Amino acid sequence: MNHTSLNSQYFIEKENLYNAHNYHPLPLVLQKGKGIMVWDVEGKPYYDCLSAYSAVNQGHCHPAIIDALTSQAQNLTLTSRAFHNNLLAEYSEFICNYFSYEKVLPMNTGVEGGETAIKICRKWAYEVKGVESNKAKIIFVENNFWGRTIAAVSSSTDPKSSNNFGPYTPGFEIIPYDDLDALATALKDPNVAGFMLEPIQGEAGVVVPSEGYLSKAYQMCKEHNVLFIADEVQTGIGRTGKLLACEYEGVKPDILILGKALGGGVLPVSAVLTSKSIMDVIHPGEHGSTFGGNPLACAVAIASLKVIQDEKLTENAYRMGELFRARLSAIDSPIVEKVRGKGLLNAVVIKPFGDNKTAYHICLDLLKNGLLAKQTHDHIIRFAPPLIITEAQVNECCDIIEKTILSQAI
Ligand code: IF1
Repeated sequence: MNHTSLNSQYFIEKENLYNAHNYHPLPLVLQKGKGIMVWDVEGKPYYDCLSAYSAVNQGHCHPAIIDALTSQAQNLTLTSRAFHNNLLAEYSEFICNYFSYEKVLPMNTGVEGGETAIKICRKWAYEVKGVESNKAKIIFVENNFWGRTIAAVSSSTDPKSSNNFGPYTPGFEIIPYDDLDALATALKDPNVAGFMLEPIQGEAGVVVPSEGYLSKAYQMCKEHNVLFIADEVQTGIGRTGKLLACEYEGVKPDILILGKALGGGVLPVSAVLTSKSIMDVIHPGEHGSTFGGNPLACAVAIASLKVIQDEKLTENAYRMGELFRARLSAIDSPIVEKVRGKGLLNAVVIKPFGDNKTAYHICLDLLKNGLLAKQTHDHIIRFAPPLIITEAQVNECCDIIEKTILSQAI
């Protein structure tokens, strides 16, 4: 069947028929992506200001990443870890040097990275810190999001993520984000093994903590022999204008979780990085996955990280982010409550307007005007274009955003 002649409705109806209804996508069907642009099945172009939730930092179908994918795919794609392969050693050295860590445990999705970090932290608590067996506690923060597994939703404060998926994983404590007093109280428990958080909360609506929060929280963890675990799945790899968002406060996490853009927008690749002394609590047969560290993912991840470095995308994200926020902040509209973010991870907080209009309605109008963005919760629109975006493209995107917001019937 010649799919190019079929329209969006055809694909949407068939997807609804056969696919789980676990999403409510915007009403468009994409068939092509290149750089910061994507095209729907009717051939209409859109600026992609979501980047698959920061998994496409390098832009859609980046030639160097596609080359790495296609050339490795002709040689060897998957061996399992029952055998060595000639890419894993090179990749492990490359990523450890790239982020200045001694050890890496390669996984696939971001949530597997979170699960891996929690397992390492708990085992470290029992075998190094000396916490009583099965008593280890990990502190999370309200409005976190690190995936959809039972452990991830067990640490969630969002009923939509956790309702009716119990019983929940024990040993998790949840405190308010950006609240050092709450952390100090939680750290009094000698069974606390780790503190896991996003340096900027993505799904919560690009919530940037107060200046000094991360560095003070890290210091408090050090004082209590608690591991500081940074979930940089969304904020990492240049997204916030630094290679890692923790760098804004000079924090080097004890355990670092990466995902999304590590796979260059072509494969699920995640990684947990830490010191030798912490990683060595994991022994053969205690953790892993069929695809973790596969040669195809190694080749793609090396290429993905090289693109960030070679094309100076972190620096570009910093500069273009400044311009993006300046333009968004200059929109003279009573429905814009706040603009916030760092680098090219930004959000506009929208005041309720019209007859129960929400951020979703603005996203529908943005779509009509040729720009893709996604609301988070009812009143926040996240804007996260690929880090390759140029100044001219930032202005083109902001022209569309400004026109769309100003056209809202208030
Ligand atoms: C969906 C949200 C974003 C993440 C952080 C770990 C993971 C994610 C900080 C897990 C994943 C994705 C999941 C995806 C949509 C998207 C998302 F809206 F769900 F919350 F980005 F904010 N840590 N976030 O943001 O990584 O296992 O998905 O590879 O589930 O709809 P994953």
